[in-house]
Amino acid sequence: MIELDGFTEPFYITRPLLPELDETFKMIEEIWQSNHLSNNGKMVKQLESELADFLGINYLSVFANGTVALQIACKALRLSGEVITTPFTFAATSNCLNWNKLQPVFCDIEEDTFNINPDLIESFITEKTSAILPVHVFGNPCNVEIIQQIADKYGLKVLYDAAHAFGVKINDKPIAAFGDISMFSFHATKIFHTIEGGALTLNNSSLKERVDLLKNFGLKSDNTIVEPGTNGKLNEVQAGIGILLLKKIQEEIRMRKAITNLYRQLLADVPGVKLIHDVKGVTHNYSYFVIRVEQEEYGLSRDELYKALLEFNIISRKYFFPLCSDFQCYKNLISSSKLNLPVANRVAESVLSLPLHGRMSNNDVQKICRIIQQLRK
Ligand code: T4K
Repeated sequence: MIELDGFTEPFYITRPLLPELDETFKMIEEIWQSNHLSNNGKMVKQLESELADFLGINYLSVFANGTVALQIACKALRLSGEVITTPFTFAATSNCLNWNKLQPVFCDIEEDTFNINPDLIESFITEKTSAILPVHVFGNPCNVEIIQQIADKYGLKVLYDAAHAFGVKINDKPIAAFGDISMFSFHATKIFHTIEGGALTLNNSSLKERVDLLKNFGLKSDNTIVEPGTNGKLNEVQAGIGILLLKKIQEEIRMRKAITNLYRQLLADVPGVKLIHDVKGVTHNYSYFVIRVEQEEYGLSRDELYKALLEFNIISRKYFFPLCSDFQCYKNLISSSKLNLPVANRVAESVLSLPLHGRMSNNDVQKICRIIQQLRK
């Protein structure tokens, strides 16, 4: 019988990092005085420059959201035919392919990182394959070296969905340095955000010119459209929010790391709760805290634990269930077969993301962990 109290208000998986209100008003005042609200203004230029420094890359372009950034990246790289990707991700990853009339080919994932299994990629390459679209899921880096070797061998582009990987490094090398393009999401639920927003990091100046053109309707000058672009621009106020939040990001990561370590300590001995650990050589950003629920040992399935936590007002999330390969629009693809994706199916049935953000207290973590301990059957 459980005697623990839950939370009196819903305790959400995340809470956005917020700039101080007085600084925000000052920033908005500056924009009001300039009368320049959008179209590559001062704030957007400043944010692009500061983000390029922070992410350790020469070329970067900000966007209205991560999804439109991914769609434009596919077009900028002139992808065609089939793209090998992972089913264990948010809908935006495979949907950006569909919007570009590209066919996703789903490759299974690794049991420990949840990322695309590089050893399986080659078996999916056909004469129609133009690219690999891996995701650094929950900010854990993919095996970037093997992926690049395969891409080089077959002349494929590599577009990383780095939506979760803001600030992550591999042996001190920024994650944005790998592949042709990486996409970062700046949605309010992300560790760094501009309310809605995103960025592409690019490995050369001509690619930067091309994505900038495509995000501004394809306008080369006032009256010349050189190709059919779209509108993917970030506005000045949101860019200003980004500039203010960039000053707070290291502190947010530090606080999330402390919370993650406390979770790990308190859940370490709960049978059937499997933790994901830091990887040697990786600078993590602690954007998500994910466990795997092993029903036989824990006594409850992931879905049962998810529901039980709701009774205590703890709003966890089943990131990422269902798999993209199970969506109505993709489930008839040959690569979507469960036989092709045994690990992804197992992982999607057992993962649960628990609340993690910098405003959580140690007491909050202790309460959540005690409830998880006591719910075990
Ligand atoms: N690739 C990957 C791998 C991605 O994960 C994503 C986005 C993308 C691409 C596309 O990037 P964007 O186009 O979004 O930039 C959320 C986000 O909307 C989405 O950005 C994110 N991935 C995905 C994993 O999660 P939901 O439906 O889970 O969000 P929602 O509204 O349920 O929010 C979760 C919790 O956060 C709420 O219960 C409360 C809290 N919250 C949320 C918002 C929006 C707040 O406290 N304040 C807020 O303003 O999709």
